[in-house]
Amino acid sequence: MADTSFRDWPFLEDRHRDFAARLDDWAAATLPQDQHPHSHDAVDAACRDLVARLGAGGWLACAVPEPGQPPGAAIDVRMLCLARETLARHSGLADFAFAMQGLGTGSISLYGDAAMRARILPRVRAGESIAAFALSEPDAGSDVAAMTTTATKVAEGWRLDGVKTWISNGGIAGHYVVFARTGEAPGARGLSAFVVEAGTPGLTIAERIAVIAPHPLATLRFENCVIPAGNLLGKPGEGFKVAMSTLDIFRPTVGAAALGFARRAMDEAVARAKSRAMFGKTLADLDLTQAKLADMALAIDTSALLVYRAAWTRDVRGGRITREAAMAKLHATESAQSVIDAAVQMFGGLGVASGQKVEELYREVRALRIYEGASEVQKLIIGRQVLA
Ligand code: COS
Repeated sequence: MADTSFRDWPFLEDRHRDFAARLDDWAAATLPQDQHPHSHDAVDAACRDLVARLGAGGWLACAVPEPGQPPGAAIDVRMLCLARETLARHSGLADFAFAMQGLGTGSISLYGDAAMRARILPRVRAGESIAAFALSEPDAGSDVAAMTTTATKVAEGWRLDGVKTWISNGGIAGHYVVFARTGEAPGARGLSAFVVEAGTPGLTIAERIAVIAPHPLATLRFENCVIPAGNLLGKPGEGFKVAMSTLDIFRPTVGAAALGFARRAMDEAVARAKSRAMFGKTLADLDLTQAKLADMALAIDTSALLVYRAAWTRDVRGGRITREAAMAKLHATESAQSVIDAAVQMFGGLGVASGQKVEELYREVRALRIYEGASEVQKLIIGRQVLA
């Protein structure tokens, strides 16, 4: 059983502790075990099923506020982090399904008008519709301000043209939050955010992308894709702010997911160390193993402190948490990779055998150091904040 002593830390309140314990029980009882879909169709079906289960269980409510609540007010980042950490410990795909319902509606919760919130949020919250966030482009990933997808004002609303790639839930989402250049100013100040519903003429799935830890992922093409004027989120030219303030909320949760993977790897490593006979004792009796487990435990606790510090700061103090979010994501994802690598090592040859949990974790954690701002971007953000 994973260490849950962090739940007593002062960053959390009793409702968070109760939530984490209940979700843990639900995940153990409800999530499909040993689910390893590979084909695009099987991955899509597994993801739809997980979103429906999470919705029916009421768990998406903490990621997707009710439309009537004031913009942004209802996103409890500590709850989001606990949800991701808990789900990731059980299933990488369940964590993914949960997280994307939040990331794909975060900008709508924060900047959508009442009509847009009422149209999109309830179905995503219930797990009846899938959400996606379309920011990256073939030549604009870390450098968001370099994006070339355009949105042009036309009589019916806005016309979108361009390509978005690495879009999670691409192909199965009911709507996409899309960022495009509207040209009010050069660079970051000339972008805007829009909601594009699936099935809008001019939006096509150009390509499905297969990755080492299978998730629904695609390249989207917008060609003369016309959307109503009311699908703009915030004001024209505010798109960069919409994207960054959404990522401020979700970046600590990426750290939380990494933490969940690391905790699971720790559990697997401890069980292995205690049971594996070696040199007339167990692996756990060797000093080298104990030193490695100490490094892993330290990495896990420092990650948890940074993740829940960022979440607490946002929930309790409010305002921007750019620095705290970047530190939490950077440290938790980088150190989870080391923790999982150490766990794989303790399993020896078995550690890289298909079907082993640590092998799966090794593949699952890798993308977290890249998506929602690569580690290098987080360092850039922290460095700038220190200098400011
Ligand atoms: N919240 C609100 N506003 C923000 C903000 C935030 N977190 N971060 C920046 N802004 C504002 C700035 O205040 C600035 O406004 P003014 O022009 O009014 O001063 C504006 O946005 C531009 O900011 P900045 O100058 O920092 O822009 P850069 O283009 O230099 O940004 C980084 C650089 C690398 C920090 C940014 O592009 C980034 O985070 N990239 C990674 C993107 C990412 O996560 N991609 C993965 C896709 S999602 S899977």
